[in-house]
Amino acid sequence: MLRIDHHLTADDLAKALRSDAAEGLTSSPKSLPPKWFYDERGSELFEEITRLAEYYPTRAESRILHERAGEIAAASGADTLVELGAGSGDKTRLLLDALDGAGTLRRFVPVDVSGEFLGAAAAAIGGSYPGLEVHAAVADFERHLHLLPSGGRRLVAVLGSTLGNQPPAARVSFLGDLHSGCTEGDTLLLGVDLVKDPARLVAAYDDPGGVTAEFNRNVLRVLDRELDADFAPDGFDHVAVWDPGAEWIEMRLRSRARHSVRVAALDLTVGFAAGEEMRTEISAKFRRERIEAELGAAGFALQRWWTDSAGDYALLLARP
Ligand code: AVJ
Repeated sequence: MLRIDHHLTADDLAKALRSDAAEGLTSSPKSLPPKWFYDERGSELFEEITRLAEYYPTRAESRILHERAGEIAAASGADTLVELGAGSGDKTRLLLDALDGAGTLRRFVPVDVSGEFLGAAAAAIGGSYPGLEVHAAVADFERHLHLLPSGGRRLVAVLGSTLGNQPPAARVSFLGDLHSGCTEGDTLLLGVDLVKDPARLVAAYDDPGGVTAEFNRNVLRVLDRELDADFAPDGFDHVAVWDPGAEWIEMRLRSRARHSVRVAALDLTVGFAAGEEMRTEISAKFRRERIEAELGAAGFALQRWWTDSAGDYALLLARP
């Protein structure tokens, strides 16, 4: 049983990229939203990042999930796993196996902006869990949360520290939208990276092999291809800095020289000063009190909190 709802077309995505680029490249300081990193090459580079010695979050989250999947299944009593930013990987299977083992699993709802990726993921999961109802949704979970399948008892998973890509106000509004779509009996499973020694944080976002630098520059390649721009990615240095006030890592691209870039699809010419920095991502790091307060502001009550043994990363359950 496989069904795919389309709330987002390739054309919607193209329009969103144009408007994000137009806004970000004409702002001061310039910025680009991190969601445009992930074309095929960007997704491969991110996979490579998750295997770097310096990049601990993916491994830490996996370890906690391995240890706690049974408890998560039991605490949620869920018949439906909703995975936002989904989900053919090991983490998905761990959760599905745990819910299956608890005897409650009926339905899997993977949600992603990429229809191609979702179709493959949904089919792969459907093939390994006979009898599982797979109801996928091609959607932008910043805009389409109210359109996701409801009913049953849902475990809504937002893993991979994805929440940290948004600044505080946007996080609370995202969590609030999520809360509006929840009914009693639903459970939120959230993975968040924790505040730690800044040197380790910076190393995780500025590896010596330069994989993260390539990932960062990849957004310029996306603009070159999709918006007929002429960014020279090698004309920009990768920058990763810890902002101790905001408690987030900020990635930037720093123009090596004064130059201008033409973005033909926007009929826009953008000037860069030598040394000018453009923000491409924030990755917020949390303390328990902070995420608990943000969840609370959105209507969720923190129910369970687990970290890996090093205390690097947290997985939590919250109730609407
Ligand atoms: C996929 C958003 C969780 O913020 O750590 C990895 C992306 N950026 N290295 C993160 C990322 C640079 C990652 N998230």
